Amino acid sequence: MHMNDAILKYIRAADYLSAAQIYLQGNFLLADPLIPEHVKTRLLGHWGTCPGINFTYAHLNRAIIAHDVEMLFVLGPGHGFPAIQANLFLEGTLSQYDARVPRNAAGLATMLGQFSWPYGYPSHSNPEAPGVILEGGELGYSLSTSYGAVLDNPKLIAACLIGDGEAETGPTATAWHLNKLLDPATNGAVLPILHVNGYKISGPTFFGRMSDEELTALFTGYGYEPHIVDAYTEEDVQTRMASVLDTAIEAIRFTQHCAREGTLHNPPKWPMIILRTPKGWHSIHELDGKRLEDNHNSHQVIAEFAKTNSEHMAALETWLRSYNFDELFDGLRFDDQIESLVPTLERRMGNNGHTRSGAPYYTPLLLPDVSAYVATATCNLDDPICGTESSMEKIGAYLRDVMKLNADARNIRLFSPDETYSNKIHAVFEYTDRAFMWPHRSWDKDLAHDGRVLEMLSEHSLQGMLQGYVLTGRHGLLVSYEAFAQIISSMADQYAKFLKIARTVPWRGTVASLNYILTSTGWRQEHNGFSHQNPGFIDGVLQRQGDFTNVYFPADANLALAAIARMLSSVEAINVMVCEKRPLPIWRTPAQAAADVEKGIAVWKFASDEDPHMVFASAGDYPTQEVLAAISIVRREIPAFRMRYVNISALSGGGLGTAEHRVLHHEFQDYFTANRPVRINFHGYPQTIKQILFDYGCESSRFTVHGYEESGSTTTAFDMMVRNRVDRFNLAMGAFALAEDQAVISAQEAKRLRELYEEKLRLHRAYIIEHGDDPQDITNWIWQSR
Ligand SMILES: Cc1ncc(C[n+]2csc(CCOP(=O)(O)OP(=O)(O)O)c2C)c(N)n1
Ligand SMILES: [Mg+2]
Repeated sequence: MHMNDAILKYIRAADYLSAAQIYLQGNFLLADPLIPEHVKTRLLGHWGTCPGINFTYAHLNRAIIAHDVEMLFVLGPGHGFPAIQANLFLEGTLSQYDARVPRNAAGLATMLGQFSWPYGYPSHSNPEAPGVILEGGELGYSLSTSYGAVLDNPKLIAACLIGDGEAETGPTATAWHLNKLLDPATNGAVLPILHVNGYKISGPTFFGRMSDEELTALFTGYGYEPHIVDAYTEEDVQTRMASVLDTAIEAIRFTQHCAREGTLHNPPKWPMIILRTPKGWHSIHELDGKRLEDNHNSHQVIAEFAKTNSEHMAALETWLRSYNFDELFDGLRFDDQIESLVPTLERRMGNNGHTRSGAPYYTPLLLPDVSAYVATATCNLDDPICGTESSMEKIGAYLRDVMKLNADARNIRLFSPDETYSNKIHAVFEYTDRAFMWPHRSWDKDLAHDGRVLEMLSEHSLQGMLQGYVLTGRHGLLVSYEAFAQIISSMADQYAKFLKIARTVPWRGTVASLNYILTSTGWRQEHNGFSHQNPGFIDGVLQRQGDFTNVYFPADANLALAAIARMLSSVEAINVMVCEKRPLPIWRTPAQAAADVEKGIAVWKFASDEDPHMVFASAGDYPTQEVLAAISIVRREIPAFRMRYVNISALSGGGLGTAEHRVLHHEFQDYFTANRPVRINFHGYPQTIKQILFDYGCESSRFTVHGYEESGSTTTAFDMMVRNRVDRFNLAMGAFALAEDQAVISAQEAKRLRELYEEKLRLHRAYIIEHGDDPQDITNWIWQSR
């Protein structure tokens, strides 16, 4: 059959190119007999998964041409990169993007020789490869990334190849449910292809040993229409795969058509493919008495001693020659039948514009002026502050209007693990709803097929979708309980790696920043207890040296508004905002807030004296409130003791302040003086900010850091702070000691004050044990300047 001939030739060529990348450093077209000098010294790569990837890619190309589909390809097992690279070369995209690799014999030699080579190409999928939006080094994220990419892209299909080992991961297991968030009327489709090659690194996969009936029942239960393509049992697997893909694309289009016409009355049943192929298909069946093909032994390099062992060398040569690559490529062109499977320029998966982002896929958000939302209760700060505001409620209102303003562009979404209400940003539901495609009940709230809020109790799925959405040119925000963001710390790290490299790739267009809000913070998880108290997510983010990570600590609602506006207009960064959802005093006017957040650090004059004896600083809302309360205590107790207060509203990878305006070494003393003692009250673990101070050359004798010391429980809000010594009384006692050191007060007076405040702590403890809550004078504390 003509179609089969072309596909078979295409796969042969792709398989050869995949294998040759792993082994060859010369004799790339096998013009000469293979000798050890032709074989790389270090054989680094993964062969086993490649033939199944090539089979899939070839068939997708055929389907793209037959149905004129706008398709992108997400590969789960990123170690199958030789196959990606082979296909990019075959379809011409590699040459289009990488001047080192023209589509001829010389380019081929570069591509093969430079694979897994120092300063050449990496062994895994990577941002330098066109069409790639997922590294796939850490497995599990292909399906959620694919779902994110097709949101609000109604014409797009993301073909997602998921490893059967990858499919054992938690993130993949949960991502199957994302079909329940995808409205076919307004979004594109994901075509999941579960690559059941039966094995992972060193053993069988569960999916590989499940029967067709079990697999069909499983995926039917998830709401898919599974199609099995079995290379072991099909008489003609090429025809079978082609017809399954035709059916799948027609089914996707029919579902979308019905949804767009308004005639889809049941949850959509999207197709998915279960592809059974032998791992290491068409290679060395057995060597050294070990089964390689169709076994886990083919996962990485087979015939791994080819350079030194003649039997391995002979097996390798026989295998590589079995593809007869010279029949398929004349050094300038591929065989006509292979060329017939290369889609047009704009339809090639490696050249899919969504995967590059930039114009026209990325457009900046239209942002409302924050002044319409700012807390109005700002007053003369020498007076008691009038009123309190919830930062999260303000942000909710702001996000509602951001979504409204960008309604036509459909390019911003909110991702939440079931916490939009709990985190108090539910003002967004005045404009939009939660996406939900499965049955609705009359008593459900805020559900719609086409909601812009994606709620699912899977931080992994949300993070994956957010990445897919942002990398394809759109904007998003993941709002989470602070403690449970840790669940996706590693995903955030992997994304940071991708972003770090992607930022240097010239043909990658602008992408929005990846934005997180961490709320329901540990300081106010006194009711939920120890398990809900964990400020560690920011640590990994702040480890990223360079200029693309920011962590904002807005101390009031006006600062929070300034920070969210900055985050949503920034590009190619990772931004985290940490802020509480309960009402707190307003400290800054809107203009002050905007200036503070731009720089990320500021001396607050209303709480500062000239020529200070000491400096207090804080980062975070509750820590700031406690420092300011401590300052007012100390001012009252020791009027002659002069203090400065520095508010840190942003940290960035490797520094104080925002990434763009990081505090430079010579500026450090503008805030912290040259030699005065400094006490910093920090929102997170003390070590997190200590490592930043270390880089400024801070001596530990001058700086003391208070922060979350892992002392938590179910208790009162103020006791949470007392237990970790970030409360006003402990901070004030620190200042008393410094006043004594600098002879502002006598030792005797210092002792009296210390005992007085230790007694206050004792009384507080007795009070909460008796009454179960903090006393009103603490809960309703208001600032008084003197
Ligand atoms: C989260 C994660 N855990 C472990 C690994 C180590 N690892 C690399 S490949 C692999 C097996 C993958 O099997 P599968 O998904 O079936 O890929 P394929 O068979 O297509 O090579 C494992 C466990 C990893 N990369 N990521
Ligand atoms: Mg596998």
